[in-house]
Amino acid sequence: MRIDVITIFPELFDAFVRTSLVGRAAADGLLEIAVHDLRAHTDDPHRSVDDEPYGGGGGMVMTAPPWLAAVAAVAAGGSPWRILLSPQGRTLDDAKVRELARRPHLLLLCGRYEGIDERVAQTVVDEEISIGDYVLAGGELAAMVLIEAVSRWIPGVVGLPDSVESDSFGRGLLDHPHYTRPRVVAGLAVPEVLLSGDHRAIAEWRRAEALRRTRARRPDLLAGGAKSCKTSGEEG
Ligand code: 4GX
Repeated sequence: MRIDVITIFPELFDAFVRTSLVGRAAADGLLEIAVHDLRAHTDDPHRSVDDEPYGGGGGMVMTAPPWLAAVAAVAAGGSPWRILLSPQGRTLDDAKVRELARRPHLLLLCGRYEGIDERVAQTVVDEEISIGDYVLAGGELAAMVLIEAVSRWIPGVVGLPDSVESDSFGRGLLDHPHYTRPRVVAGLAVPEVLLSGDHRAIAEWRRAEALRRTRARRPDLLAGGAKSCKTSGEEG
């Protein structure tokens, strides 16, 4: 898979693309990430990328020409699926992440300021995506969230294929609790069943815990009857 990114802050991606899961995927040749500086596609001496909004009001708007030039240059070598990160987009979820992971080539547009001249979205964007209902200073962190989530679905990136499917949302439920050594922490012992060696009992316990937590914390994830299961306050 190839992912291109256009931003005015390419350096924000430096550590990210070299570290952990994404860094290893790149090193293993499973994922190729290229980050491009929007300002390389300006033609004025000040390399400006923003201007005052038509109609007035506060803040600045990113101008269209650098974006059109940058997208054309980056897309020249292929036909990437072009995504604009913005609060106006459809909210990213597990289904969308899996869908994007099946595409061979993504191009992520990271805007700043009040936004980008609307004609960019109208002409060189295939899809607008939001990572949630809050406002960031720029699309860069949203792009990194998308890249990390998508990377986990590229075959070979996560060591054990099973663990991707069985992770939270792989089964449409929140994850069960996890424990490791030592056996007692702050007076709290590891649940006995996990020490039993009874793999069937362990699997059943984990499934029950996942269901219990989903019902308590995210009843919206459970199909039908979720509302009637809703509890107030503490999980039971
Ligand atoms: N999920 N932001 C983008 C500037 C902007 C606005 C409109 C293009 C169009 C965000 C989010 C997010 C803040 C990133 C505004 N660029 N992005 N930025 N939530 O809040 O993705």
